[in-house]
Amino acid sequence: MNNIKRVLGIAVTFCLGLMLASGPLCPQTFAASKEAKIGFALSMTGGAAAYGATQKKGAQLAVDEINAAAGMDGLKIKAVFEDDASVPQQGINVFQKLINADKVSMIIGPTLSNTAKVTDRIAQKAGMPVLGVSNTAPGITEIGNYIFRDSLTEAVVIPHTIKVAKEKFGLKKVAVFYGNDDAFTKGGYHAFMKALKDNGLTVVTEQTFAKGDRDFSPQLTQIKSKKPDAIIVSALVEEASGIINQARQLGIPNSVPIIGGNGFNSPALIKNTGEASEGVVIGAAWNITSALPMNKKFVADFTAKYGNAPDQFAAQAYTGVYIAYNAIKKAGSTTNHKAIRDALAKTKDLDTVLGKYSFTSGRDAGYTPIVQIVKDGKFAVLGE
Ligand code: 1QQ
Repeated sequence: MNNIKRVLGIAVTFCLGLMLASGPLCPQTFAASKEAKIGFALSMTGGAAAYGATQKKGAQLAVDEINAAAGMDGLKIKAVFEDDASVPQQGINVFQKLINADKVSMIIGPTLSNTAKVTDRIAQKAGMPVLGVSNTAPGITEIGNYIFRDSLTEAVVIPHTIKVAKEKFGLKKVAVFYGNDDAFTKGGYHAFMKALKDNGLTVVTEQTFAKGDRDFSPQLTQIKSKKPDAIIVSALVEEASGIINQARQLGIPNSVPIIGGNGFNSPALIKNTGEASEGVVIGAAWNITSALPMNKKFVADFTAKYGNAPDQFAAQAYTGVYIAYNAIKKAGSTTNHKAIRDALAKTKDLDTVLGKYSFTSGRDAGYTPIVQIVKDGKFAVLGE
């Protein structure tokens, strides 16, 4: 009996030593804690709720799949969902709760770049890994080495969007309309301006709006008078919907494409605008028709579970959970945030619904963008 105890004691000591030295090598690592708490800061209310609702569904599907596959002995996920209410201050409250009270393994979110700009600084200071699944503005991952994202930046997506749109529609002169009080809409504006210049397009007018605006007719009247070949819009879904509807009401026809960035990637845009959004062009990170077998299964399972098809935000959130789980497992610890950070950085060729997934050296997403067009009330592929 004593011998058995001694052997067990040596094994545990050896195991603890290995955990400290190189966690992943120790098979007993998760014996004490077989549950990784992942905190989610998502916009369930406020202006970005259309994105947050579908992100939560995508994340929940991944959590359910992982927990079912883990069986009795495998590492499971305990999801802690919080609402950041689409505003930075609530994002701060949520991050503080997840870091200090819930003591999560890592955080997924927040939904908006405008919130991430402040919350991610708190996480970086606390040494808490963060994986953004929808932040596309510049300057997010630059906050520090604990900040990652699986969402393609506007800086990557927009040049491709403008190039494809110019070819398809023979664009020469365009109008630009953007929100000048949000990190994402401002970042998108700068990315569009650079891409327009690089593609030799003329900007006939620049117009701005602010978050919460409802009447866009003064700016759209200006735009209409300049007879642009297309209207470039950097907006979140609420304002984008108003702009599209009012542009058509003012007599700007669907043959003048409205071209948007990631803010347009929600089915809520099509629901809010109906016919008015036919022909709208959108730069994106994912399209539902992707033929990857994993994607087909995801689309089918999501639709079966929720009764509606997933969108890009659901796909990126679903992928984010798998990236996080893979890293926590590789780290061999649910509490060693440095080890989880290091494992995240090493994510390599992970099979996901977005394709084979690796982070860039700057902890950003590294896969290929696509360009979509709204056709018969759906996001179709305009160009790869
Ligand atoms: C951002 C975005 C939004 C449009 C989606 C949540 O991309 O804030 O960065």
